[in-house]
Amino acid sequence: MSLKTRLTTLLGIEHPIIQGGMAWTATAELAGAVSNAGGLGIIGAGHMPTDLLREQIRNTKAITDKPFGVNLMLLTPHIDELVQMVLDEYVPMVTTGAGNPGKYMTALKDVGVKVVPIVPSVALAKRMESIGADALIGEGMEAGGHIGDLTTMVLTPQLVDAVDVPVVAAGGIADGRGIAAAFALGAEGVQVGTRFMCAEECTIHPAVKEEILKAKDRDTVVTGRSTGHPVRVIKNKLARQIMELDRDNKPEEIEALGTGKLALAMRQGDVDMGSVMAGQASAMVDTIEPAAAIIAAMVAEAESVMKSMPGHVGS
Ligand code: TUI
Repeated sequence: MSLKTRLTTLLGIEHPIIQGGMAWTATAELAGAVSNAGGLGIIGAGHMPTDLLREQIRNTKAITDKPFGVNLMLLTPHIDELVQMVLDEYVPMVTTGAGNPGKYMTALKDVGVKVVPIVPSVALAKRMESIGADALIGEGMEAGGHIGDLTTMVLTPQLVDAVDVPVVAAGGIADGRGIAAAFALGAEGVQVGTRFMCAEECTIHPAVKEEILKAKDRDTVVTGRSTGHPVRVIKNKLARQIMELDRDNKPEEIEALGTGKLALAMRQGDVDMGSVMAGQASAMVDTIEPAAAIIAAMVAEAESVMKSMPGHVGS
């Protein structure tokens, strides 16, 4: 039994697990630990100043010799500068989120950076493949943070049918059963965010980890639909205020209220008035453990589940 796929070959990794590139959350410590454990660690650039991201890249290289990546959040105002810096430093791969990375594709590919866009729809997936994406991450609305409309269960097989490059399933995957399910849908890898927030190496405030450990099935909500950028968070005082502004259709007030709130939660631990972006899988996370233990447990469970599937052909 092996979980080796075209994705593990493409990225030079042991296990088909990509860590979500979570802003203010996925720092060099987490990315390095995930890569050392045989997954693909990702630094979440978010709105990070260029010099800080450069430092994070260098810190990751000091922690691991293995492949890692950077998630570029395309809504950030200085995205051009961040891309240029990524071209200057050697970064093996990037994932992109919250937009269309078409403008940067040629420059990144020309210097050998593998580009894996996160897509919420089949149309964008096809466009990304046609301009050279090496693989695609289909992110369902179970995920935390900025999301599309479709679920992982329906998005994944449609992407697999629509493109030839490897598809990675994301959104709602926090254990080995999720990996097995994603593989059954034709995915060749998974992206895992929320469970890695509770990795020991994740440097977010302990109060946020506690919120995830406490969360039950219906404790996340989607806020900010009226702004055109819906965001899944763990329900708290801020989320309730934003939901009220959504009902009154006041997107400008939501943008103003939301500014700086992700850092307030993740770095300062304000879990009442901060934006606690996390996925529906929060309810499935119940331990804080090293990233290597998370990966080992997920892989072992996936292999065991896949072996017990009727008609499985072991490899
Ligand atoms: O990017 C994410 N998750 C994020 S980004 C983020 S920071 C933020 N904060 C407030 C508002 C908006 C962003 C927090 N979480 N995940 C990947 C992802 N990308 N999910 C959905 C998309 C996406 C959406 C639309 C990708 C492309 C896209 O294309 C639209 C177009 O231009 O065609």
